[in-house]
Amino acid sequence: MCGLAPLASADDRGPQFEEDDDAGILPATSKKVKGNGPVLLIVGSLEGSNRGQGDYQDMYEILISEPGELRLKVEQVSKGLNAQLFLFGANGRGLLANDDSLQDNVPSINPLILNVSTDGTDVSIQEPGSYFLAISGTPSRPRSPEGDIFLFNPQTPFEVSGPDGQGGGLPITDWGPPVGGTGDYVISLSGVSFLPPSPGACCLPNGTCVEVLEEVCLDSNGTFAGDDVSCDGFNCSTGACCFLKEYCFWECLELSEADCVAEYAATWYGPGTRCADINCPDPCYGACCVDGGCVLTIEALCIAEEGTFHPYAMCNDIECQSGGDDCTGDVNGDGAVNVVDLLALIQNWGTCP
Ligand SMILES: [Ca+2]
Ligand SMILES: [Ca+2]
Ligand SMILES: [Ca+2]
Repeated sequence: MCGLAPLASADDRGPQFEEDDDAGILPATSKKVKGNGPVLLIVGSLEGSNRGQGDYQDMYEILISEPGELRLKVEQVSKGLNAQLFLFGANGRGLLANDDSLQDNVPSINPLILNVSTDGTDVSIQEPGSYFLAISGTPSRPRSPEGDIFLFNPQTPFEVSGPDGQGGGLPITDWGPPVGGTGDYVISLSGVSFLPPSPGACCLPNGTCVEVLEEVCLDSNGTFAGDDVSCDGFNCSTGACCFLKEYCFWECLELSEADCVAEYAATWYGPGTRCADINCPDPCYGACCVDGGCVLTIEALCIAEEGTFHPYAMCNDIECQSGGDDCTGDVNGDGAVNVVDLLALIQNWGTCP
């Protein structure tokens, strides 16, 4: 998080959840706040259009463990973000929302939600369980097919609203307008715990699938497919495969190990691994001395042809030796005998293992 001053005291930070990759905007794509024990902070950001498809609302699934203690408060935002908080039930229906608040009788643009509405809608959170918490910058607010879920009365700017908008009877399906303010945020929470982790499909190194907790899977050197993913229909026989498709161009496909190794310069990352989690090698090219000539290529191809590779060098920059290695004293094989060869010799001085 850049742009935010540290909180008043490190002791106040407690167990915190970080957004990492972007949280979605609806219950189905929300980020599950999983872990152990109470969750005291959620740290994330609304990055606007920086992530390609737009990041103007973040939704989290949380476990309200002590409804009577519920307190959801935006503690910090980066300059220019006028945040709003929205709480939804497990069914996606709106419960509580706040834009601006009174904190110690001082007006603040940062929202604060306790477990009751203050606009006469008589909503109160009584049941422990799974809920959805969303944050957006003004003016973007949640909608259902029938319209806005919450109605904010301009006469009561600090209201904690119940779902009194035209669309308040239906679950959230959309945000209107789709775009709002952006920036980093820190939300503090009371009465909220992490959702407990649940088992999911785990591909073991031998290619079998077992449904276990993520930490059990990782302890077994497995690849975890995600909480609640079933082994039924999950394919552990394929995995991410990086191979050289054409000159300086790597491709990742999910293939069986046999299909992978049949490709050129391929690396197979193991059962159940996914291309989304893999970075294929840097398509670095350089001069390759092979059979006394020079070609511009990548290291894997050069080595495959038993050539000598010079990363990032152009053929004009180097001189390849005809017949390969008949240059006595050229320790590093760059086609010249010079101080670099001497340094290599000194560095390796002594008894060979
Ligand atoms: Ca985000
Ligand atoms: Ca606000
Ligand atoms: Ca209202």
